[in-house]
Amino acid sequence: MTPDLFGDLDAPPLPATQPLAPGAVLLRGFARPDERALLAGVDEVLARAPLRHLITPGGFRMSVAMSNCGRLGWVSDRSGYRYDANDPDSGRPWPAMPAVFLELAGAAARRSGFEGFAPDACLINRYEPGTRLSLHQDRDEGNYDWPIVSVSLGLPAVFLFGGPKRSDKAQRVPLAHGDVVVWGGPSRLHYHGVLPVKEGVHPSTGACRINLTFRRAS
Ligand code: MD3
Ligand code: FE
Repeated sequence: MTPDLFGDLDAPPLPATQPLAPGAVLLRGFARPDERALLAGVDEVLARAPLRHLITPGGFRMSVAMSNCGRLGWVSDRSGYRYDANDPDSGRPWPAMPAVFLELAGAAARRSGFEGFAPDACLINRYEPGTRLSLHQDRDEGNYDWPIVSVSLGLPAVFLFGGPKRSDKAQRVPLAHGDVVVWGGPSRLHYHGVLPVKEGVHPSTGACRINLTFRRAS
């Protein structure tokens, strides 16, 4: 057998890319090669900007615990939702985005047809078992031409992906450790949410799911 003819079969396959809807691409396992560096980056960021439960404008405590890195961070309080350059808990700028975050987000966007994606905000969401995120749109960003890139780490979850109206029927998309989704084009403003995360323990994160969302906020 000629190694030159068949050697490529030994190379790891590229992750499957799966279109979910116009503009939405699921890259199964795309973040797995970087999982250790990503989780080290998460630890670094959280050491300087700890997770917290934000209060919604309506006065409810969010069950998802959140923090941010990058030039801007997403925050919520009684006065509304916004992006802010400073962490309201410390008054200091959010930690810089680790290089591996930027590289992964750029590579995923490129693979999905968005060349030149340079996120200025990364929201870190931590779900413990039972935590959910109710149906919402992401519309606090300045420009909807750029996609949002999401990276799932740790425990699996069922993601709800709806349409442009809250009442549109939502498809259920199971998301596992290392999955990356690029949400752009017509799907950018679709309603979405996360069903309550089931009890479990993941070898990389323990009893939680971590989601990173990369955004161009300004
Ligand atoms: C589809 N986070 O932080 S990521 C959020 O798993 C958020 O933590 C979820 O929704 C999570 O705002 C889902 C997937 C996602 C993010 C943004 C989207 C899907 C999206 C924007 C438009 C359409
Ligand atoms: Fe969202």
